[in-house]
Amino acid sequence: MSRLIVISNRVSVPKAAGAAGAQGGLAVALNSALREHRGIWFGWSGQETAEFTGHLDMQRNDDVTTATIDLEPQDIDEYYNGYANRTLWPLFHYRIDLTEYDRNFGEGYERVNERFADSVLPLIEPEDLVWVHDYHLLPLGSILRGKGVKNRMGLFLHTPWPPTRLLASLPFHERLVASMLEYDVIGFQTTEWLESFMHYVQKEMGLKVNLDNSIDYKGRRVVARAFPIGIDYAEFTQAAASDEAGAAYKALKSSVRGRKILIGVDRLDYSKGLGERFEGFARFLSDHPDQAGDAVLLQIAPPSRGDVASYQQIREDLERKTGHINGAHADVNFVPIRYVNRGYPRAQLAGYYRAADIGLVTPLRDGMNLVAKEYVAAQDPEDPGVLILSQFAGAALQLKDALLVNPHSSEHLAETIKRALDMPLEERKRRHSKLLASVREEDVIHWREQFVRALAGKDRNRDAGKEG
Ligand code: ADQ
Repeated sequence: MSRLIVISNRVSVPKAAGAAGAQGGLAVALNSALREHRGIWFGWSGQETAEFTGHLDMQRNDDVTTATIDLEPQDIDEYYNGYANRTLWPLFHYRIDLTEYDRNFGEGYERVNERFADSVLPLIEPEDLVWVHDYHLLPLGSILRGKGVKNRMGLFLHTPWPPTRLLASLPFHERLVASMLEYDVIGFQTTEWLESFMHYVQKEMGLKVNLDNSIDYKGRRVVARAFPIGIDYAEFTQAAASDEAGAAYKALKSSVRGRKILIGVDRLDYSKGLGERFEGFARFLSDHPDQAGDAVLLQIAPPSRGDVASYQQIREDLERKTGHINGAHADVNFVPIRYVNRGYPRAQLAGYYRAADIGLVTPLRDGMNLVAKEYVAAQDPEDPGVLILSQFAGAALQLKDALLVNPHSSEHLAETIKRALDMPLEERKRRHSKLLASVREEDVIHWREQFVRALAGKDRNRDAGKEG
């Protein structure tokens, strides 16, 4: 079995045995793949250094080796806060109004990708498989090729891929996409993003796409496919059955005193549609005064990317909106929106999901969205809650038995909340069992096995472009 080198912006160091439940599903899946393949996970430590030295901090823990580098403050500003989070993230989430084009960001992005390549290069042995993650590192494969790396290399993009006409607003867009064609495998979350990518290479670069979704480019063959990511189903259901989850479930249930619970769990990000969600809920409260006192929205939203102005802005907007809605609809013994800016251990989160009658997952645009899948996995199959899911989340292509909504329409959101609250048990069970089958079968282990298989070149032409 070939060794695996995983490269991502940040590295999630494995927790000591027994504490694996404290990690996110992606970290768990990658760590288990790395253990099987005796692999190395390389990336930024999250730490600053006054001057970049390329020093590798190598740690071995539970059969997984991690190798990290520190970056200079200018790197963090231009590459991470700049090009990654002020240029590519908003552009890839269709927010051209928030996208900033700054030559320094582009230069910082290329410089840091170059630094990643120089630092990881000595770790790569001839038979290794190299798996690069996400929008922070799109050109890394091409830089490594330039330094003589002949290994099989793959890229998985966790975000959407934007429509061609949006991407064309990015200076040097063609150079960026051409650099991606140096990978052997390019993976997207869904066929929607895959098709946008194929449209770009055909229309903007004049390339021909073969029937099996491969592209011939400069004498090489690149395979592009959808690999929908899933959750670590086994780990998550175990967390949901724990005493900690049970205690969280009881505490939340008793605090609402018989009212229905709607739950939202998202990083505080403008792509997650939180403001629109609050407005949809407020609309439900106004349209159904008879039911208004019977439903509570618990929104858990830990702050993220706080150094970026658009994130400070969305935080302020939500605080204002929450205050406004609660002011208009609260009573002496009841507040309709509980807005919480912090993270919770996974078992506790699972208990909250299970206690909630409705899971509100309404991003304006999302590569996949794992919260939707976690909500489904945490439900009691005999009395499950209802998933309300944005039609613009990648997950909507798999979770077709959710109530799909247009998150931009507060009327549609309000009507859908009403429909979910009134849904009979039989319909809830029928929808949930179909959702659960998809979440269980297409889990994160399945996802990474499919990707690693394609990366190893074992099924180069199989299932091309198929949804999951
Ligand atoms: P994210 O944008 O971060 O991921 P998502 O897929 O929903 O979005 O994953 C968030 C994860 O963080 C979930 O596992 C969730 O449980 C956890 N989380 C969120 N809030 C939390 C809280 N308050 N406490 C504890 N945990 C919390 C990006 C892409 C997605 C894609 C994933 C994986 O934007 O589209 O699904 O990568 O590829």
